[in-house]
Amino acid sequence: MKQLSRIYLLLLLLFLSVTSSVHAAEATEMQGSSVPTGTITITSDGSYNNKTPEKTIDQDLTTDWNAGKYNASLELRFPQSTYLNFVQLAVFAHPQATNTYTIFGLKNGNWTAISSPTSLSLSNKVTVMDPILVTEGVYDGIRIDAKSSASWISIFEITIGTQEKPGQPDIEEPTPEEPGHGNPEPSGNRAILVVTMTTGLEKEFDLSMKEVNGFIDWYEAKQAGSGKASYAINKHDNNKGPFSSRKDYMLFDRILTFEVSEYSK
Ligand SMILES: [Ca+2]
Repeated sequence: MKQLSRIYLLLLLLFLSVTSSVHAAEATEMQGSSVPTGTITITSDGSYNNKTPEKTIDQDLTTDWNAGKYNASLELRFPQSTYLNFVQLAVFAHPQATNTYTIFGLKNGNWTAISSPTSLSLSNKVTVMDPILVTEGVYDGIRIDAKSSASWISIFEITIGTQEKPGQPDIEEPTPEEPGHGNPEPSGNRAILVVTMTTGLEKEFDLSMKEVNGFIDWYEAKQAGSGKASYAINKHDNNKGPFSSRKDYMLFDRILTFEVSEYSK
């Protein structure tokens, strides 16, 4: 048993050192995150010399994949389905050329375009493009279709936007509870609310029925087409540390399903 925990500890330390070195090496001029560890790069368009596809995700802005042709595609297959809302590319062209990039997403084995074609003029210098916004969602992989007017396709780095934005401007605050001010609910009626996110993550909250009903009202209104994009759930028991309150912001379009289990105290 002791040995087993030692192995776990070693694995944990290894994991921590790998993740911290990944972050330290992150291409600093680029936004977003590196693609998940274990991502595979695939192209059927070949590579010029040693400028191979994996150089697009080695977090080194001095190494690139060069297809040796004017039209080329590069696939990234993630080790697990990954949420993303933008893709950022560091690209290059010599001689001067106008290049166009379109991002495709892989979902249930099907590729569909998730960005509009993005064009820019490039001239002999590695250029970090503005993030290319994509249809936000969870994808098994992405594909970049690139074409150039006059130069071989060259991509130095690829990062992805993986942070969900909690839609700050239109957050719906739940009605605060008023303990001791009357008691509209049957006393002690509470429920465990389990919300399953589209990522598969389950979030569990121990709430009063009033709070659960507030959440359900918001969800149903939103489903019917009105209301705010997100809903704040009070985390109550997790009010540890210097916080006067902690809330979990649920995004409507990230909720797959939820379950309410009532109980009496
Ligand atoms: Ca690189």
